[in-house]
Amino acid sequence: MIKNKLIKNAKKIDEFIINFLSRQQNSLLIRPMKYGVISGGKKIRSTIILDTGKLLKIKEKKLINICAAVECIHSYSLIHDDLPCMDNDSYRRGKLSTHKKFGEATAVLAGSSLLTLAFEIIADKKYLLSSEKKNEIISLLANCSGHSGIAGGQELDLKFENKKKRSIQILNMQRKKTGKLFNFCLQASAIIANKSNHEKILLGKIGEDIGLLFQLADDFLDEKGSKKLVGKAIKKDKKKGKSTLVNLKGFKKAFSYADKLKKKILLKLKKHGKNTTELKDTIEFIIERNF
Ligand code: GRG
Repeated sequence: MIKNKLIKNAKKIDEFIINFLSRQQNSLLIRPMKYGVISGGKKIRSTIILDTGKLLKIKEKKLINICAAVECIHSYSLIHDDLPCMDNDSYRRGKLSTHKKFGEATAVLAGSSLLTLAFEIIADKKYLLSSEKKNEIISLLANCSGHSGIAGGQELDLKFENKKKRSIQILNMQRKKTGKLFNFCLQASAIIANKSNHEKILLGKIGEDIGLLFQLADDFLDEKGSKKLVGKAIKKDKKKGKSTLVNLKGFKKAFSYADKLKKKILLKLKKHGKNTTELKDTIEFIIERNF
């Protein structure tokens, strides 16, 4: 069952981060950082990485640092996304958002510390990966998180509020805001598996498509999901005038686009080996999920 897989993976990554932090000097920010990254969250990006590991025959211990780093970046982006100057949300993962619990300044600092922690986790001496590979992965993660990735996508998302944007512009913004980190998940796994540059790019593109599918499903949950299951406020996209495919074309057309995208992803995956079952299950979950 996919739910059990997600819980099992989340537990592993949480334990890794707790252990990693316990090796560092204590600070006032550890508690809000743990609040933002440990408790709650599906850790779907980690599951995607571990599923890709099965496809590319990579040992799990070679991927745990990558999973933990991605979850730190992801949680950092959520902490900042919830701030009053961004999407202004009081609840996340069924509990108070980090700034509501600890105050805005602490949330900014805890989020920024999770960002830098991600890079420490990959650069760690105990992580047995060549320096060349670590460099390549760190550079890719920085590229996917910064102005050409998550942060750049978020800027577009905020600038697009209450503006009439075309589907291509919306999809491009969502590819950056959400897709790029999923691109990293598959591309980093391809780097570890010694794949050719061509294959790294192809796998990264599949990751980006999965991320876009994930964002579309997130928009569907905002429209039709349950606040209790999703763990955050819903029906906000319409109120805030967000540029989403649902708001532009309506639920039915947006869902049909997502369904076609899913089929395209599954078709592309076929060219990348036989052990695709786990990744395929996770992709099906992404579009069917209710949390
Ligand atoms: C530079 C990393 C960085 C951040 C600053 C605030 C910001 C810029 C970006 C926000 C990007 C953002 C909120 C994208 C939304 C992606 C998304 C669908 C989030 C929900 O992810 P889930 O469902 O969350 O995986 P859980 O709670 O399960 O971890």
